[in-house]
Amino acid sequence: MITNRTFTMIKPDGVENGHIGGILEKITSAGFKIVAMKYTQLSKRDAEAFYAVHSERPFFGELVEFMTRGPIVAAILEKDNAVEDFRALIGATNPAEAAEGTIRKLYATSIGENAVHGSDSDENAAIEGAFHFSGREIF
Ligand code: IDP
Repeated sequence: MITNRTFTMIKPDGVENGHIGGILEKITSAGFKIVAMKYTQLSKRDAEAFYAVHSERPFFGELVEFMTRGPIVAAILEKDNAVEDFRALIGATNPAEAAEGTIRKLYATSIGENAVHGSDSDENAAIEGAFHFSGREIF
């Protein structure tokens, strides 16, 4: 399945550090159209479900704690080749390894607190978007 949408979150560290505006500017300047967006906070149950694939990893507890500690911005983005292009825009998971000019290079502070999420496949983009938005919240 190929789609032209991806799902993103500005994570609690990105919000706390005052980077909502800077990150949205990078996203829209790169040609992504915001088709859904909300300011919200994940419950523990939400975060555990969203990151269920990592439930056996040693950092899972830390990840859930981090992702629930404050508000996030969740959004669905549209662009040709959205998933791959957005992963390139955000950069590597670890900001120390992220390319110059990427969102994580600019705004992330550590491998855990890395400012943004980007779906890693078209299938996950659809699942993650549906996790946060109903059909009538997508424009
Ligand atoms: P991704 O977000 O670049 O796709 P994943 O490997 O899917 O990276 O990991 C999901 C999230 O889990 C990361 O974005 C980061 O917040 C957190 N994470 C990944 N590896 C570590 C780690 O070694 N320590 C702490 N948190 C981690």
